[in-house]
Amino acid sequence: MQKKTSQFKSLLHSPDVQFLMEAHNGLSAKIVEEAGFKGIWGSGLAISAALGVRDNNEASWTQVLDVVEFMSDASSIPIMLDADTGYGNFNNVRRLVRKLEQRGVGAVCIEDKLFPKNNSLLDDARQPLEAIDVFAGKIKAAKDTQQDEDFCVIARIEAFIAKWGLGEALKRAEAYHKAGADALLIHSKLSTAEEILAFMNEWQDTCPIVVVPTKYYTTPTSVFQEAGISLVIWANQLLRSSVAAMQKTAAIIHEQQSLLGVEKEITPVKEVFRLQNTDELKKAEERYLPPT
Ligand code: SPV
Ligand code: MG
Repeated sequence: MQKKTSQFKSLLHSPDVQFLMEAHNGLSAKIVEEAGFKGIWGSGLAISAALGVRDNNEASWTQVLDVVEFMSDASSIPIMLDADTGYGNFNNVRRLVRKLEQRGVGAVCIEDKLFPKNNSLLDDARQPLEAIDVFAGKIKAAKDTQQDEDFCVIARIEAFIAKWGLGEALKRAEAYHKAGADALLIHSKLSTAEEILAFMNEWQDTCPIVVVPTKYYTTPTSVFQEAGISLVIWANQLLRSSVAAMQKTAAIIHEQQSLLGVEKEITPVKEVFRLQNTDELKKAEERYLPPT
């Protein structure tokens, strides 16, 4: 099996548009892989929400690292971790990259905002941007630190989110590409792909482009392919579907004071055991424990 870093790099450079699906713990990472996806988006929003905190760096970077380690152990496809701003300056980014490589994470994405960040989809949130040269330094530090040549560093441009416009987005794209980014993530929260397509129209196609169509979800995938986008991230749909399922189950059990109304609707315990790879332990017991 190819290294996760190499798997990710191939995805990024595939001629066809490719996809990452969000996961936020070991179980969801495994579900993403079983669904047939070739890569995982370790979403900061989904990981923090699953931990019961806000997407404002309330979970510490080592707490995120622990979650992503479980995700990595539970899957054999690469994870691209959403590492927000890199949790500090260039030096924090260097340590982060070392730890991600040690834990089998295929790629990291850092965004050009200030720590602690606000989620990009929040209405009316402050979205101050990092100075271009400071952020370019973080990208350079990440690239200089990686030991595995296939480890990818993705620079995320928040110029549209901060309402600084296309000119600023292109200026930042150029600077981050020059600093050594393996790909650029250009984010937008409009309900159409207008900003993204305007960016693609001007971008000289010097490195792969990644997008997150959470808000412009009605855009057909063929539009992304035709625009030359390399990677599309489905950023939070597993977290959101699990929230709806849990709320429904909890309400029914609370209302009916019984399990009768849900048992047939929910995943059998047997399926949970399968996802945990329980059979493997049974076989290992036969091999390593004395016979009973
Ligand atoms: C995430 O999934 O955490 C992201 C994408 O960073 S967004 O929520 O749109 O900022
Ligand atoms: Mg995020």
